[in-house]
Amino acid sequence: MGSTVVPSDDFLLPIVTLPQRWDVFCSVVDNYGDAGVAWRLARQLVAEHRRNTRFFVDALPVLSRIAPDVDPSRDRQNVQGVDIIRWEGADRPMPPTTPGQAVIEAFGCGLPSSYLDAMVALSAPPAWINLEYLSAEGWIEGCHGLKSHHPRLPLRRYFYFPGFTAASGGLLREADLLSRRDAFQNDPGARATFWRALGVALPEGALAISLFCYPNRHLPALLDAWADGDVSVCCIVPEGVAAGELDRWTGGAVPHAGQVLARGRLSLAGIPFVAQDVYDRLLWSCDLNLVRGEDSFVRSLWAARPFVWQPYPQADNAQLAKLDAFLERYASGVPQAGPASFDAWHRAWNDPADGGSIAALWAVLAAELPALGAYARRWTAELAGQPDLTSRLVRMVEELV
Ligand code: TRH
Repeated sequence: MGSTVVPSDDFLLPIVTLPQRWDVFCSVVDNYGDAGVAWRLARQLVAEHRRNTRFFVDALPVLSRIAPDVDPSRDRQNVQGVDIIRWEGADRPMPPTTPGQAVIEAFGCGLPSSYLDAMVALSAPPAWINLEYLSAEGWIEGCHGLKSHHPRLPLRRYFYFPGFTAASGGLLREADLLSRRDAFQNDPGARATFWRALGVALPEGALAISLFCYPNRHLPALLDAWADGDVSVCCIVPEGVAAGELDRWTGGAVPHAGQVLARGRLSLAGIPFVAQDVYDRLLWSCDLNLVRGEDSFVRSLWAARPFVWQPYPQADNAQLAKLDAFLERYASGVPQAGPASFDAWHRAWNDPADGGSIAALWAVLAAELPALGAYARRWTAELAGQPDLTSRLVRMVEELV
């Protein structure tokens, strides 16, 4: 990360402008999404915006699963230009440090009191942003960019809501993501090489389906439908995903990485839990992606392939409102109506009760995959017309500091 030397008016003394420093804080609640989103943001700040970025994260073993270059035993390390620092969370002491000009608190993780005091001590307070969870709900537009005053300290915190519209905070998308995707998807050899590298031998003519879901009561019925169906299916499962259901369905024979379990028209292919960038290529390669949470969901949108989303389950099934909001948004936005199976499938897959309709719906969805793919390409192309999240965030910070 070099500094920029700007010639002064008299050309005698160079004025050195140091690159702006950003601090990104992340506390992992569970799973991979918190670290996944914050790490993606930190990488993009360095690679595309030349921000000097420190990434404070409290769960290095989680980060290292999606970013294998990260050594979970080290307290501090530089990976892909990001200065990664282990921290213990907001309520634990932290060594003294001078805060950056921008402070990103991912998902309201909180900041240590000593760090807040150091923010107050700066001559100009940093731009302090709380990066919220993604939602397609309309109310987020009214809250995006709002500020709140700290109850005790002379600090303001701004709320940043990722979303699908111009009035929201947008979605994470690297500048070269779609060109890399297109190059990969237009190169038949690349897909074959990718499957070989993953150790997956796709049966001739089989649909490739990636599986990443939360515990889901409908999964056994779906596996039955695939095994008994007319279409041959190869379901690719990263290690550890849906372990409980798969264990019961296979009678304790869940395929590990490199193993295959065949039943009827279904082969279940185990793969390792791969790095984030490899996971992108998996999504680009499949005919259908079952995704979840936040980051894999967004990546499946950018893959422009048919997908089925399972939002993060919340108390009182609050995730269903999020699902409805997204389905409504997905149905609008491009002139041609999307295939009818899309909504029905999402509702069945996310039904908190035993619906029993998954098997019947699978036949409809399978027949509509080409139409779903065409719709996904149009919808994603439209979405890609908006600036990405990191660029919007950088612009917001520029206005604040
Ligand atoms: O892991 P998640 O369930 O994370 C969730 C959500 O973020 C949810 O909104 C949040 O409230 C909760 O965490 C705490 O699902 P998500 O968001 O899709 O994140 C998964 C990450 O893991 C994503 O960055 C992709 C990555 N991944 C890999 O790198 N390799 C893999 O093999 C797989 C399956 C995923």
